[in-house]
Amino acid sequence: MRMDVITLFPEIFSVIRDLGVTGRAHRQEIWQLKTWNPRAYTADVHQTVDDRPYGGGPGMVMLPDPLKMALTDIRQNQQESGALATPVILLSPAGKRFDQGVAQRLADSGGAVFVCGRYEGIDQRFIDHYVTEEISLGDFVLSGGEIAALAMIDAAVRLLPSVLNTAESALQDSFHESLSGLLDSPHYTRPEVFEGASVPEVLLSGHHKNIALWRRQMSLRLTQERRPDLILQARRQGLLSPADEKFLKTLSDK
Ligand code: 9WO
Repeated sequence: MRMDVITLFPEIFSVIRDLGVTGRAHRQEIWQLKTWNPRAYTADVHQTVDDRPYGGGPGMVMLPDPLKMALTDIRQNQQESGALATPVILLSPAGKRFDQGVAQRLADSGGAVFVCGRYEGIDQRFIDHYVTEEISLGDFVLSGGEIAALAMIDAAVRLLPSVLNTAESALQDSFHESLSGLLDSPHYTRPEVFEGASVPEVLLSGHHKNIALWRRQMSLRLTQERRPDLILQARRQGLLSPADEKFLKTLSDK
């Protein structure tokens, strides 16, 4: 998978390129990262990438031309390396909400071009002419699109085959929608007693069937308490067994 990022702050992306599971996968050439700085596509001595907004108002707006030239270079580079032209994603609170399904779609694709805005935003004509998808991480405002792009790339890369150590850990993750769409059960490790609190007995029993049942029930309980919307969704998708339904009924009867 190839990720191209248009950003005024390429250093930010060293975090996912160099560290942790995404860093290891990058060293194994499971995925590739290329950053493109709009400043490199300016002609004036100040390397200007922004200007004042028409109509007035606070702040500055990113010029469309340096962004367009960066994208043109990306397309040329993709052609030269025999890669397909990937979708152009803008990170913005006005976008479609990011979720595990979007991460999976990204992981299943050849990658994407991420456009990271700064200042007050990007000239709308660049967005209208070149951006194919706008994606949001949620209803909050950042000082740039970079941190949202980091999150999206991290979520997609860890889904690539052979990135995680165990095939299982991906399947058992907190938000693996296609498995059950439920929240993860709690985890415990040593010591057996921490600040007077013991590890739940069943986890020390070695009885794997009971452990699996306990985890499923913890998962159902936590999801019912914190995200009842996910219970309804799992039910609609036929992901809840009769035993699950029976357990959920014991919760609502209390
Ligand atoms: C900001 C904005 C606010 C309300 C409605 C639409 C909006 N679009 C943008 C925008 O594109 N801003 C640029 C990127 C420039 C300023 C910093 N940017 C940004 C992206 N701030 N916050 C995000 C973001 C991206 C994804 N998920 C959450 C927030």
